[in-house]
Parts: sequence; C-alpha cells; structure tokens
Amino acid sequence: MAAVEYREEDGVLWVKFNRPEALNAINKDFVKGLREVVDYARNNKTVRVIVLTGEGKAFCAGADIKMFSESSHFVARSTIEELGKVLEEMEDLEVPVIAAINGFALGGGCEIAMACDIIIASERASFGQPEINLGIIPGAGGTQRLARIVGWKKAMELCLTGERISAEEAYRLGLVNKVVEHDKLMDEAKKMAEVIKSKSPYAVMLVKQAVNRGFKMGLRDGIMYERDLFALSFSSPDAEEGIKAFVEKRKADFRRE
Ligand code: CO8
Repeated sequence: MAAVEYREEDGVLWVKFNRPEALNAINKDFVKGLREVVDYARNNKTVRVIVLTGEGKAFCAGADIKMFSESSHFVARSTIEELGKVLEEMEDLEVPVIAAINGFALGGGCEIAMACDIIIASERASFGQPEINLGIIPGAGGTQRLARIVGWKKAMELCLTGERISAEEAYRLGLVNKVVEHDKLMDEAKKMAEVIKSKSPYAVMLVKQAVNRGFKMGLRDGIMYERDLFALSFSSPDAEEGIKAFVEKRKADFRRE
C-alpha cells in the first residue's frame, strides 16, 4: 500500500496519508509520495485544488522516529532535505492546497500543515512541535513558518516546551482557518474546494503567489510585487469576463486558460 494515496475527481486532487499503523509518520516513501502529488498537480492542469488529509487518528505524527534510529544519518538527512524542497514547491504551486486535519499534526505533520494554504481542523485535531522531547529541533520549517504564523514568542514557547495544543487553541492563535465537527471535516474541505474552484484559476494563482511569495518579503517589496501581479491580472480573459459579468448582472463563467 502506498504511503500517500491520491486521486483526482472533478478538479480536486484528494490526497490521503496512509500509514495509519505508524500514525502516518514521514519516511522515505511518504516523501516520495508527496513529491508525486506535487508533480502531478503541476503537470495536470485539470487539478484546481488539492486537499490533504490522513487515514486514522492522525493527520501525520511527524518524522518516522524509527527511521532516525534505524537508518543512516545520510538517509534521514536526505529525506528531511527532500521534504523541505517539496513543501516549498507545494507553496509555489499554481493551485491552493487545503489541509483537512483529522487528528494529530505533530512535528513534520504540523510543518506540512503550515505549508498548506488553508487549514481546516477537526475538533479532534491537535498540533505541536514535540521535537524538543527527542532532543532534536524542527527541521522542515517548524521554527520559521510557525513564528511567522503565530508570532515570535508563541512559536518559541511551543518549540521549547513541545506542548501539544488543541484545534481550538490553534484557531485562537491563527494557525487554523476553522474548526469543525469531526464528521463534517471532509464536507467542509469539499465546500471550500468548490468555492475556490468557482473562481478564476488565473486570479487564484496570482492571489496564492502574492500572499505566499509576498509573505517571504519585506512589506515594501511585497506591495510592489502585488502591484505588478494586480496589473498582470487584467491581462487575462477571466478579468474581462468577471468585470463584464458584474456589469451585466450575471454570474461570471471563468475558464482555465
Ligand atoms: N514515528 C514512528 N512511529 C510513530 C510515530 C512517529 N513519529 N508516532 C507514532 N508512531 C507509532 C507508535 O510507535 C505506535 O506504533 P506501535 O503500535 O507499533 O507501537 C503507533 O504509531 C501508535 O502510536 P501510539 O501508541 O504512541 O499512539 P498514542 O495515541 O498513544 O500517542 C502520539 C499518539 C502522542 C502522537 C504519540 O504516538 C507520539 O508522541 N508520537 C511521536 C510524535 C513526535 O514526537 N513527532 C515528532 C517527530 S520528529 C519530527 O517530526 C521532525 C520533523 C523533521 C522533518 C521530517 C523529515 C522526514
């Protein structure tokens, strides 16, 4: 069975982490699977939104700790490096990625969630960077993305204590977009995917680029970057259609270019 399963249905790429016996811990095959997903989304223009979730009681409980103890330092290091690259490429994809967090999102699992564009959490979900308890530190953006999302001091506290926080607390900190009843998680993810799918794919791509790339720049550079993308957004037939539809008081009919 593949560590990461995926299927495309009606413009949505449904991805499931599938090592429930190890709480979907990240090993070499897992990273290979996530790489396949990113490549698939990049090469198949029919994909408009990606949804990631986990099988069983975890979204992902982080790196496979057994891999750290059993395989060579080289394998562990190359796996972490590849995961880091894949997450950056996922942030850079043209299409948004929704994380539907069904349970534990710890260590590398929390890091994967943070590299997604939107995080919807089941009320059963929990988040944390427990690496400190193993005598190591986060290695796939945990100290960096977390500080930018929840703030410097809270990220410091979470990484220093390894404390696990509930979905509600993660929502309060701005780490999660919304918390929903466990049984409604996938319906909510689907609803969000449908909303995004109804928009102009070109404008969706530009929003994603403006927010994600701009987030990594200083404010002034980010504003200038946004201005360039704003100008670019007018060059698409979707802009013509969106504006015309508003004037004609009808729903816009956006198409993928
Ligand atoms: N790696 C390997 N196996 C795991 C992991 C893991 N991270 N987490 C759970 N498992 C296994 C357990 O060993 C157990 O297996 P078995 O049944 O064979 O004993 C099975 O999954 C079920 O787990 P538990 O019995 O422990 O389930 P509980 O509900 O009692 O506890 C917890 C759930 C709290 C999530 C607990 O399993 C736990 O603390 N897991 C470890 C979490 C952790 O420390 N994560 C951080 C890992 S380090 C990391 O992520 C660094 C990221 C760097 C980038 C990634 C690069 C690859």
